[in-house]
Amino acid sequence: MKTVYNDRHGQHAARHEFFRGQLVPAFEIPARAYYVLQALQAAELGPILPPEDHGLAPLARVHSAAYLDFLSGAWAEWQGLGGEGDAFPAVWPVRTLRADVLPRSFAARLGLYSMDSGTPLTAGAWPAAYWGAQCSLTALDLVLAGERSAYVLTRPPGHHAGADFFGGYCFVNNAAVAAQAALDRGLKRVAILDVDYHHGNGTQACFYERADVFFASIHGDPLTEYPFFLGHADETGAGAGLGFNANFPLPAGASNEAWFACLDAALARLQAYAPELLIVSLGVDTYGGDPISHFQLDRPEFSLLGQRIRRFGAPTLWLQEGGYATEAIGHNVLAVLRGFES
Ligand code: SP5
Ligand code: ZN
Repeated sequence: MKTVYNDRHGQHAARHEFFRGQLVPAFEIPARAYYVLQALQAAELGPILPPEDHGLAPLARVHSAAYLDFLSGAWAEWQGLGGEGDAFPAVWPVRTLRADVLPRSFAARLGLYSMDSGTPLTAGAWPAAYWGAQCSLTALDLVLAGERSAYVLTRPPGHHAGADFFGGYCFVNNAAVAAQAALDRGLKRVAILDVDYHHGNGTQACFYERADVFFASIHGDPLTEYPFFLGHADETGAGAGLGFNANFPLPAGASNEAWFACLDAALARLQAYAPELLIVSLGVDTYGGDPISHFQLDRPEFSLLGQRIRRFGAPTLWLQEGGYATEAIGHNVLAVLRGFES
């Protein structure tokens, strides 16, 4: 399997993140991708390619122009204001407040375009996220040209980012950008399977009212797990998209048997949809040893996940999302991809 590697991800390197009123060591760090790269190279999984630049237009098919404008200039603006360290939002236009008037204040726009204070905006967040999306588009090219599958090794992840906001360590929604690009290249039905521990709220929202992308997600129940405000089982799509969204929330601590029952149910829904392309938002924070998540998957289960996706039978684009047990992430991702290839 070919890997497209975002060799600029290391520019996004937060030292700390904000959590419960304190700065704690960041979880979403460059070492995550270095460990995966090392594991792929040691296993000789296949060629590791750099991204080709497809420009901003495919990102603008998913994200608002105003958001991309803000994000691409945010660090310079923050520096101009004398910002020291990474930028964190602290105020949001929640219910009763207006989000339709663009404030001049940087702090206000930082809040307008974000969903939480746990996602440091660093000097390299924009270039890292931009090139991550380019990796996704490059890998899509490979699959559309006939590769059975391709894997995108990138960070920051993408599935929490919405059309006009960052959050959950995510800035640009790689899965949504790739799905939309596939449609723009002539495909009619694209499926996204999100197996990250956290619900992919950004991806779901992008396609919630559309029938040309089916979004299915298995994740920790938002009643107790991030992102808290989306991901319930009764979210089944709206308008033309009704019936093309399927959520499988599981309680924190759920068994592997319960997780695989959800995977089978999700794959059955996607099978009935008969997509021409399957995009997998591959978070491995479902690992038992993950420091911020509460499922129990381990290497044999990751391998089984790969095998199930293989059996699904569609051209498959794998995108790296979460996974924070840094030293284990390489082995976990490799187990999935090898399971797929076996
Ligand atoms: C892509 C992805 O997996 N995003 C996850 C975002 C999770 N954000 C909430 C993080 C909460 C961190 N909790 C720290 C607990 C320390 N004991
Ligand atoms: Zn996650």
